[in-house]
Amino acid sequence: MELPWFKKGTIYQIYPRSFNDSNDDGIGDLRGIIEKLDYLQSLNVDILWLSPIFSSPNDDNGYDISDYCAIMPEFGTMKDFEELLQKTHDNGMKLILDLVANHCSDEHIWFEEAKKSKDNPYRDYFHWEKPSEGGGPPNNWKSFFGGSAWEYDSASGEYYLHLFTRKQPDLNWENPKVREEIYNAMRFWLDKGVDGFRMDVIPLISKREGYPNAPNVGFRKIIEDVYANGPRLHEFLKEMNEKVISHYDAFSLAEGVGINHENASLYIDYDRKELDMLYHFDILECTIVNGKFEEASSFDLTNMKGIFKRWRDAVHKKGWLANAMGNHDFARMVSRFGNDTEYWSKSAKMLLIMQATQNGTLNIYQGDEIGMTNVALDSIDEVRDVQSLNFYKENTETKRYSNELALQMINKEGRDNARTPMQWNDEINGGFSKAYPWLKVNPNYKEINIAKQENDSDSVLNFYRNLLKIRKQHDVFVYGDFEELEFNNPDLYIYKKMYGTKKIIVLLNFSTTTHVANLNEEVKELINNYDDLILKKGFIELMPYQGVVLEL
Ligand code: TEU
Ligand code: CA
Repeated sequence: MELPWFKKGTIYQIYPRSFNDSNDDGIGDLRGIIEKLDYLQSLNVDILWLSPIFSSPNDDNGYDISDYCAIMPEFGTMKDFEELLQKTHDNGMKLILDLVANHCSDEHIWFEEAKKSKDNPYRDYFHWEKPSEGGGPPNNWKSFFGGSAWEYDSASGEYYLHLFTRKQPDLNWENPKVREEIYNAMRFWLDKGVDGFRMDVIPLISKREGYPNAPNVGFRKIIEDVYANGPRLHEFLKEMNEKVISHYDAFSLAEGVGINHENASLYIDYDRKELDMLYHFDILECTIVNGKFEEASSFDLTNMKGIFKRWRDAVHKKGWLANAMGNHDFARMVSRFGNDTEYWSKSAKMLLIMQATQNGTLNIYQGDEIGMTNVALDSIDEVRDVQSLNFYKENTETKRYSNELALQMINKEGRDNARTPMQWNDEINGGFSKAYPWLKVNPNYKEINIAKQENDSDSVLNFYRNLLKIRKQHDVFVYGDFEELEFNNPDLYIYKKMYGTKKIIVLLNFSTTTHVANLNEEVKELINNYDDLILKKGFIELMPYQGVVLEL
């Protein structure tokens, strides 16, 4: 079977608002991305994914779209976009856009019409329900961002559904007109030449009939069993593939909220012709027990190994995963899974070794290539993310948490951690903008920035470049079968991979102490985040956060 081009590729996610500001208004923009295309190409990434760039009132930074076929004026014009697309292709890269099809903005003309009256032709584009018998919302569903998922509309006496903020009303996919609208928007961009879509919360588009109450279980379980994986979901995905995607040389990447390793193949099994790949939340949420800001546990390597293994086994040869360790919705990967103090550089590199040697399309989030870390926001006034702001309001007003504790929780897990502007150099605002940016720059930009790492052959940045290049030359990194060693060791992650006649062993030390591991074979060094490789008779010594890939 011929392997599609996107499998071996590396996706680089750009969060346009925070990438590069070309006109010094404090907000990243499309021309800012164009200015950095050479940089992007130099990373050896293949596919750029842009978080939403469409018209939006920005209640949720573009994930609330008011016009699917127009560019957000703050980001630029359609001409800028066309130039960006053309130049991305000229540089040998692909470009995918973020399709937010589960909901739109309450400022979209569809919703503005729908609100006008119960018999408006757009009414049925959304989910409207009468109050429950005793008054109040029709059921107990909670929004992802706090509070009820239903908002009362006093003009009509009905509630509308919003699984995210009240400014993000859910679209009614039961209505064939809604589906056609979305398909048309997709065609609009595909006809311009975009290479595919990352599909925001796509598992949520089909709602359960009668909107049954959610049982009294953790939020994750509610997402899986009540919000996601609805009765007509796979019918819709098939239709979308058949009517749109299959007519283009384009691919689809599902955001896997609510997908688990048991139902994943329903989405990505080749024979089902639905989606090309997905990234799941189990790794991204592996330090989160129930929901964000709730009983966060600390990082546990054995748990993470188990997740990788379960998913590998579940989708093996029947579908394809993208693997993401961070994105704009989570705290920074080096702060969560590595060590952002003494072993910052070593652990940032080691995490990439792990990520790049898992099967699947590698998915890198902007800033991780220089090891950007979490930020400490000093007061709630500095917080921009709507999820964090809602959390703060809800929990400090009820006095469940003190202001200090709530801010501490936001600093640990909040989404702004990953959204601080890119740190290009040590000039004002990290070279992102001459104006004070929409979200403050991480004060560590003088230490951690691209210009500094460009000139350092031992930098995280140059390590990424090199590893991404080597990965392209060795199919075993991407497609190999696994044999795991020392599975129960809480500090070491060791696995062999085999593909055809090629064999590698990956050894990663997730701790601040030196460890030894058995190693009897003849080896050749491929990747090492230390200068030295300490091989002794029958074993290898692994320094703190050392990661190596050896050819066997
Ligand atoms: O995220 C979906 C999603 O499930 C997130 O809400 C996630 O659970 C949360 O951020 C983790 O705490 C997507 C987008 O990536 C996110 O930025 C949007 O806010 C959301 O959809 C709504 O469009
Ligand atoms: Ca700008």
